[in-house]
Amino acid sequence: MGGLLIILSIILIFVVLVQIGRINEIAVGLRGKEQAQRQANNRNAVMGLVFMVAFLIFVIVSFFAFKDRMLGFGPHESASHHGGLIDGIFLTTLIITGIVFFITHILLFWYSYKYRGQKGRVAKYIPHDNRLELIWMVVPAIVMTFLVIGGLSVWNESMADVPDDMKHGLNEGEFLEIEATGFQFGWLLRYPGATDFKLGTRDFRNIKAGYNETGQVWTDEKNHDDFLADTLYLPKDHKIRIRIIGRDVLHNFYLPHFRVKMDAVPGMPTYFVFTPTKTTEEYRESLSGYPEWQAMADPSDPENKFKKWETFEYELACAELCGDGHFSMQKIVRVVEMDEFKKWYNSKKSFYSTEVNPPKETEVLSRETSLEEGHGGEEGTHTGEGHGEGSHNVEGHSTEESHSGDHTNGTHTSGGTTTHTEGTHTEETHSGGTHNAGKADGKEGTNAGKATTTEEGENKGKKGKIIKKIFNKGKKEKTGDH
Ligand SMILES: [Cu+2]
Repeated sequence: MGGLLIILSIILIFVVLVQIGRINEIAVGLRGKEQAQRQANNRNAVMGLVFMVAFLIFVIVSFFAFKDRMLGFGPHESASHHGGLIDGIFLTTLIITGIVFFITHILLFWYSYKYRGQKGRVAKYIPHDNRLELIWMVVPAIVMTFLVIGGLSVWNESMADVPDDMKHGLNEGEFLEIEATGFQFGWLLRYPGATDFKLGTRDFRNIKAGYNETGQVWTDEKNHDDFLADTLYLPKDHKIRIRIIGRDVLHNFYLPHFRVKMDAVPGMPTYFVFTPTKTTEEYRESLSGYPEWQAMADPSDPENKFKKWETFEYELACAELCGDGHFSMQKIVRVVEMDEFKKWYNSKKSFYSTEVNPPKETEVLSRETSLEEGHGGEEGTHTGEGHGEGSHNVEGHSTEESHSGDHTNGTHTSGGTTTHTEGTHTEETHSGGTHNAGKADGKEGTNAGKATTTEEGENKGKKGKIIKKIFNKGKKEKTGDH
């Protein structure tokens, strides 16, 4: 029995020795891993620093490489006064957040390097630190205050209405109000005429398709000189107030180059006030310096020698998905110097004076007397056509095209006027109109020789033909415009 115990004791001692040996072995292995771990920690921390430097360099390089694609830079400079402020606050925000971005990334990688795992280093347990909390509350609060106050002041300036005591007009210190009515699918641009520079009142019940699209109320005299335009002409450096109307659904009056964007809401007129600072010509010039604008405007047309920058136009678009014709709500915006603007402005005839209530025959007579006194020439030339325009407008297609440019006188209105109010082309009105026109024309010698010399009867016959011809022309124009 004693012998057996001795043998078991020897075996147990042997087993213990083997186990101690294995523990030693394991301990040695563990010590090596620690070493390996330390090496990996060092390597990762250094790699982190290298990555940080490469990444921040990439950020800086890409900023400068893509700078010209950002609003406010390169070919995307704004063309309005407040637009510069908006771009400026974007840039300020970018700079401040950029600085914070750089600081936080440098700290992030630097601390993961500095406090990488090392032998004998133990993390500190900090349950609470008032100073630290103050710093990370106060610093962002100060920065945010500057950003918010800066943004708020830009907002207030961009969205401000014109001062109450500001006058309508084109002189310095005055403003011009234009009405933009969004409908499915297009924009109606109504300008106040030069007699009062005030837009007349509208009533939706007066809206008549193809005739009184904006619903002007003719009893309001302010309406009598208003005219519609197809291109949004704007004078440079003059305050513009756009009155924005939605006729059917939500639209959005959007002038990207001017940083103007405002919903057109049915039943709730909105507005936007801004001052264009660059003419279309000047903007084209500034674009000419960029390679992407040097390309051919229309590569498919071999005859087209224009470069992209030469054909640039500001645009008015609808920025609200308003239906399946949404894409077609684009219009051209043209900013010109004040002198040129006035020329364009004065060449416009109001819808009322040409279509709704043209001057009575007696007025026409007196007008023509004055025409003969001096400026008969040009006006006379157009008489025939003007007459025709009158008839086509009776059809209800008064469009900007039909009023623009070529009808610069009052004579042609006579035909249209009377016709319009009565709704029919009576022989008398027409012969009267043509006859008188003839007198004016006679001086010039164009177009109206027949009318002047012929008898009343003959006159009527020819007139009929002219009317018919122009009536058709009017139809064509109408379809072309809409
Ligand atoms: Cu729209």
